Amino acid sequence: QKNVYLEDYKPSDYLIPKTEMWIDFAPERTRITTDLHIERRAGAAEDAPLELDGEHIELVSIAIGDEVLGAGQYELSDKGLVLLAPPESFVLSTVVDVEPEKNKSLEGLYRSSGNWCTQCEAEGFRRITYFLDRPDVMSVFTVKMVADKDLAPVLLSNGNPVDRGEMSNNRHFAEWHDPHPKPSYLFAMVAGNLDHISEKFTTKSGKKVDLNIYAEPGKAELCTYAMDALVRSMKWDEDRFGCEYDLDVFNIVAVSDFNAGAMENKGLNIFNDRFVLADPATATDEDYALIERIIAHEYFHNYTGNRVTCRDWFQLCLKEGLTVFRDQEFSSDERFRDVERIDDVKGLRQSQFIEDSGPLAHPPRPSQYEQIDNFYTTTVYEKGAEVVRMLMTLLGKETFHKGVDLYLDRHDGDAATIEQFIKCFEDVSERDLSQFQKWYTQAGRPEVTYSSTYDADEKVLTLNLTQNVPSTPGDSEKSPMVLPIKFGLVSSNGEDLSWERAEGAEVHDDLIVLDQSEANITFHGVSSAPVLSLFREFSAPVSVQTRAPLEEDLHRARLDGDPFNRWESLQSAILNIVTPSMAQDGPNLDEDNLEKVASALSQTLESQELSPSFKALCLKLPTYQDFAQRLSKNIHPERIKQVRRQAVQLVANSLRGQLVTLYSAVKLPETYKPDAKQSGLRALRNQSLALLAALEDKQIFEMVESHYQAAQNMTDRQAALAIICAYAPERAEELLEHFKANYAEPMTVYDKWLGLSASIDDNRAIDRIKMLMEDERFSLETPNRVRSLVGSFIQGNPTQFAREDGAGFDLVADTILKIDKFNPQVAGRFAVAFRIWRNYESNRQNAARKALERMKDEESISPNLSEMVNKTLA
Ligand code: BAL
Ligand code: ZN
Repeated sequence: QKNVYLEDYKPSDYLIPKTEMWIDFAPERTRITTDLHIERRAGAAEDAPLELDGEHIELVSIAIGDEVLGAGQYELSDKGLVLLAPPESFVLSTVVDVEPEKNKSLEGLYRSSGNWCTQCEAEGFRRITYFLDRPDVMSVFTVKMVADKDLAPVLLSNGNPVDRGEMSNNRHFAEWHDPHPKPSYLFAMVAGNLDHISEKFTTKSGKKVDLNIYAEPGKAELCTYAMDALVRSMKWDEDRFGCEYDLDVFNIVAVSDFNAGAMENKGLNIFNDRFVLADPATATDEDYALIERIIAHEYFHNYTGNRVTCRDWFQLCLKEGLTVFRDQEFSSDERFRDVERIDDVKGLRQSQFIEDSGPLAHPPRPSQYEQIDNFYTTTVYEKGAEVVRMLMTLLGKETFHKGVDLYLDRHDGDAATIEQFIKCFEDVSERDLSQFQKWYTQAGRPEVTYSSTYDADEKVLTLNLTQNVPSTPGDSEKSPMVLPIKFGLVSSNGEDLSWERAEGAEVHDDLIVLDQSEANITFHGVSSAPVLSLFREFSAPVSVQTRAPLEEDLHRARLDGDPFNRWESLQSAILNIVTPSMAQDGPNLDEDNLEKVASALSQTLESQELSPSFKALCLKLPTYQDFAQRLSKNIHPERIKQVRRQAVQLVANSLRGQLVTLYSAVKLPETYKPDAKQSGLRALRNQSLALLAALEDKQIFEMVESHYQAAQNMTDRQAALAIICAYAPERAEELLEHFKANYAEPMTVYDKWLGLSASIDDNRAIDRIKMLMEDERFSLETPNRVRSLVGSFIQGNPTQFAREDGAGFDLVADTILKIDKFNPQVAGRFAVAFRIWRNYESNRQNAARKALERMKDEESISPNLSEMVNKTLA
């Protein structure tokens, strides 16, 4: 497979300002007739060939104007169609047939539960018709859809509806026109039998917009929360970013077979139904929060992605990083900012940090790839969002917003680059951001150390800071990054100490900017010895290598004015104490020090000022993955699990009385609401129970089972069942049967049942998963099923996934190979499970290597999977 390089970018020789399409949907084949209005780009060679992309489509006819072309007048391959020396300006008409029923790749046009739908990002449009399928070729689309009235009463495409009517033979048509030129990856169609709910939104300039959310028949009522989130997103984007919706209608369609979470097609977002459908009986508080996030994310793309798109796929994080940042800010404004920030950082650490430290490390803007589908990564998305957040921290919120305004204005209707984005912030701030831009181009996570001394006579604090960016595959030459470090000097009573002047680096207000490998900063006029609070709000995505003394962590945990660092200090205190005991021949668990952390945790729980959601987060002690990351090498999963459990038990024992009281004292209103306040109360109650369950005490298990039986909503029910699966596997099967029989009729709940079943760590785990794959409702062809079963196994059952006998690795590799035959995108994404293989001890490394090599040697491996496996093994 050929690599694609950023440095090879050149604009296309031809443009397609206008595209007209006629789609005739029929059960076996769909016929697509396309008129492309093509023009040679000014400056392109007169004899430049026109190379249109086209895959998995069958050409029926082709004509230029009225002239039908014969076989010798164009070149056809399985990659596309070439016209050797076309005219300067002409209309190219093609007729192609596609077979959506047979399309299990879920790219291009396919059928999901009998409904036709499309997925074009990144390169799916070429499976629909011949086109210049690249993001910098933008066209105004008019689409006329024709279908049987009973099979497809609903016909949707991008833009505004302009016409619809009846035809002979029980057929009907709908015509859509999108006035905004767009790249082909934003094209979408849906044809099918769907129910919907509607709402109206009036934009800030008084324009009325029709909002509709469509779902499979009988499921429309489950879309009301998504609609509420959409309306709030539209209002928020006007208030915070000045972005006003620009079409007459905004449609969302929920489908049950979808490779990713959702897709931001212009005016017609298509969603994985898992991120739309919700009611209290089927969705948890976390599901609601995710729905809100993803609805907002896709809507926000209307400006950051659609109005201003990417010049090429290397610039993917231009739209994704910025849009994730925007959805994070939306949730922070709608919910509790401190809790959202902690959750986002936890997510970043559990996925992006692992990526950054392993064989698949890459910068947010990579400079080469084989398959762009493999680059929809957590580095592009979540690290990309961190980079945008650092821009805001560095420049200040007001200047940052001026920069975004300038970007959206200057590049409206353009396909832009990272350089152009950064230039907007340079222009509004008059600050040179060339070094900052390395965040986009340099892979790896800076490792930071710090130390300080305080001179009580001179009232001077000296702070030494260093940074080092570790090597990543293929790149050992790293230079220092610009690190915005939010900080405070915490006094003995918890107030932030002031200082008169600082020397040795750029320091202002609560910000240090470290842009060298090392800085020695002196703060003058510091009245007493402080405890340092660095990287408040997690102001830069770095790893702090310096291990703080326990007393300092506990001081911050009790008194730091920054909630993030209060939480962070509790976590790192536990990690510092427990991790050494997980190493082979490590010391016994330091129980005395753990008791001290438990006491700080107890004070946190007693606090009148901290929110229940924050307290619930503090009760979630570091996870298996947190410890595995800390250890980083020679990992024995059972040992991590066993020592972790011992530590959790100790903390639970120390807090037992308090947790029991807390569990009974939390009172919730009768009527369920998925808002942040109620969710926080439920989280605190469920987390108290989860921690108590670590005691493995009969009385507590009875409490958990009663909690399950009494649950009035899915949040509590699932929480109780998850506790049973984790701590009482012998009871789990019976309760899972009960759950399946009573609640798992909707697929979204069936998926929860699969996930919980996959998380049980006992010697039947592998057989259980194999058996579940035979369940009549399970199908490898539906990504949500596979993610729920196999994804939960990889993530939620790390000891069984990484069994010493290799059975867990084999199970996952076998599943990936099966999926690769029909859905390479999903197969490639599942292969990331193996990116940590070198972190295990040698027996497991060998077992994982064998599984990887087996995939590599598979005869008909797809380019997607091949790229992932080769890079993982390299
Ligand atoms: N653009 C692919 C889906 C998303 O990130 O919104
Ligand atoms: Zn996105």
